[in-house]
Amino acid sequence: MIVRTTALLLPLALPQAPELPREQEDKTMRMLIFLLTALGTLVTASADEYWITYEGNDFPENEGWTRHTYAGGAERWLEDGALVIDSISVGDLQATDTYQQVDVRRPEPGELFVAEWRMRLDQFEESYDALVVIARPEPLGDLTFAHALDHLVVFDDWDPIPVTPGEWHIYRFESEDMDAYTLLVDGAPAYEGHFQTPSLLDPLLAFGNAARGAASVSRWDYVRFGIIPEPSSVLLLTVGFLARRGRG
Ligand SMILES: [Ca+2]
Repeated sequence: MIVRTTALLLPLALPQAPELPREQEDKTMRMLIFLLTALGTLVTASADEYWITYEGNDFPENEGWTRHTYAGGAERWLEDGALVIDSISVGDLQATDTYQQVDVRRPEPGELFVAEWRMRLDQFEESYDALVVIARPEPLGDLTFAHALDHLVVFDDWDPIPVTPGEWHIYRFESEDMDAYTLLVDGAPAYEGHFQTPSLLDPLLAFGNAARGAASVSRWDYVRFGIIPEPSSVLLLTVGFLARRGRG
């Protein structure tokens, strides 16, 4: 996070400014360093406080996620840095195998709640099985992204969002207020919606093969979520600073 934000700021915030008198230049540089430091601290505090990742290097329950299974769970293994969840091989459509975190919070103004997962669905039986569920804090609301081979749907819309089957895709959920949200697929906005209410779910983010009566083979390269500064607010701060600097 820190690296990314700083990388965004530096090219904008460090233009050549040789015409400033020496003393003023020093003052400007001190201000700039102060601003970058302050911003860096802010970003660090926010991001470090709340940025949860699963990278597929170990089973999720060994990395702070809670595993829930039904009917014995799925067969699963780690392969090329990804978790493979195979609920087809167990031969019981009732079997489920999911992983969850409960630390889902609301972003403050100027922040963005982001959840991103890179996954590939290899097989699919009966109905939607590979899911990502996000449930927000009070007022309770939830939403479910459900993957099929060539599309995904959002419960309870059912309007298919197409994807190329058999390939890895990056799904990214973004919300400023935990009400309206945008879903991006491979970086392109693909769907806009709102959390479903009422909900019986307490705050959580869960992924895995979750449906009883359906089965699938899903691969999860990573699942990451948390709160980040809105790119636009970081940009505005920088532009504002440069404008003041230009006038000074
Ligand atoms: Ca991975």
